[in-house]
Amino acid sequence: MQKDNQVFDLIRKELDRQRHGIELIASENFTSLQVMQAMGTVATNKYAEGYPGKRYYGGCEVVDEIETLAIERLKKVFNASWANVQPHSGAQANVAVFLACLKPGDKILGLDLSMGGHLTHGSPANFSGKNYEAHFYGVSRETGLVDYEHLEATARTIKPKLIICGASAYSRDWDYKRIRAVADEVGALVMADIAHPAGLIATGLLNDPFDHCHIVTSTTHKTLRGPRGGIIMLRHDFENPFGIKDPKGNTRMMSALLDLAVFPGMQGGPLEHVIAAKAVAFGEILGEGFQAYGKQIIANAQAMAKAFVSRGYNLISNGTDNHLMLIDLRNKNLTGKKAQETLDKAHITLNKNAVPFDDKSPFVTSGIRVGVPAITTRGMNEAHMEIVAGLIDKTLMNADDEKVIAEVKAEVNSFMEQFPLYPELG
Ligand code: DSN
Repeated sequence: MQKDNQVFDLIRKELDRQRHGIELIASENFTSLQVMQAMGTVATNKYAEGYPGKRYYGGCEVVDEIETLAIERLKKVFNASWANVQPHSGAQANVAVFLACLKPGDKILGLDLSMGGHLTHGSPANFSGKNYEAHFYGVSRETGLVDYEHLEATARTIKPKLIICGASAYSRDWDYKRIRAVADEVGALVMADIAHPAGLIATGLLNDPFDHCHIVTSTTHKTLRGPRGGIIMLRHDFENPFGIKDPKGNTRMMSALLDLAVFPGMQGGPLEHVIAAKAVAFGEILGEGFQAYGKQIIANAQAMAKAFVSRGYNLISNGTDNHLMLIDLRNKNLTGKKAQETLDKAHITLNKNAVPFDDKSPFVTSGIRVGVPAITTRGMNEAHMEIVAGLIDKTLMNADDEKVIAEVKAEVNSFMEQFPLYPELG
């Protein structure tokens, strides 16, 4: 068969882009070579609807072993008693939780998307806001921290069946215990979506949601540094308190309802090649070095935050506990859109992001989100954060000067030569 150079040339071009740029998208990372290799294997050829030992196809004995290994490793990573590794993404994991816990029209309470929340936590544009009655809590205008009093008051008024904690653009840790307390008071379940900080939770560097939240979902490709995908976990199994039963009308434990919600509830065949890569990534997390990686992420994020503050940037909540920071650019007379587009020209990649109480549309925004997991994987330390913040500042302060931007781009490309990416790929 003739090699498809058109596609492989583009993949090569993407590798070059990743190698030469500074990657600051908080939700991105660079997997190990073996995680990528596991994805590009014959496991992609196998149909395996069902679960290990209970499939609808023959020939599943090997993928059963792969999927079981992924599940067992994941349980060890988070000290969980049950896990499902089939969701194709974090959004899919959340869909499954809704299906297993709720009936259409039930009330849910999540962090407002405009305050750092996620689409799947009740946005009207998403299944979660279309099929359920979504209510929101936010962050305090003064501190930028989750407004727990507002969350509690809203929970007591609306009596949701599900409270969702977790965010896409929130730089502080969560008080899971406090959220569980009000949930118990109003009879709600709590779901923690730890897609962003999962790697920092796995290494014990942030609060552990598992003893307080009934169900935990995550992606596998952010701070967990695995392939793109989703997962669902329980530390303690329990019966659905809202009378959701299996399709035969039987009462089942939540673990069984969640399995049924993933398949056949909302997905067909699992992506066994991705599950193989998840198993590899979980093995890496359990191995040596991941704890040090987590610590370096937090050290880098704090160094980066300090470097921005010293240059007069306004950070929401004035800093960070995790891997990211949210910067309000209004005092710099820049929009998030302009900043993102300008930094792109200098090969510095991040995303525009609404800041709490933003007066601009989500397509423009007043802020940017800066994350350090990917550059930490590249080998950067605190000293490099000062350099990166300096390059960003130089670009933004000369946003209309193409000559300066071209100079920064050359600096970025030469700076990144110190941090090789996938040298094995030539
Ligand atoms: N799109 C992801 C992020 O960037 O945070 C969340 O799904």
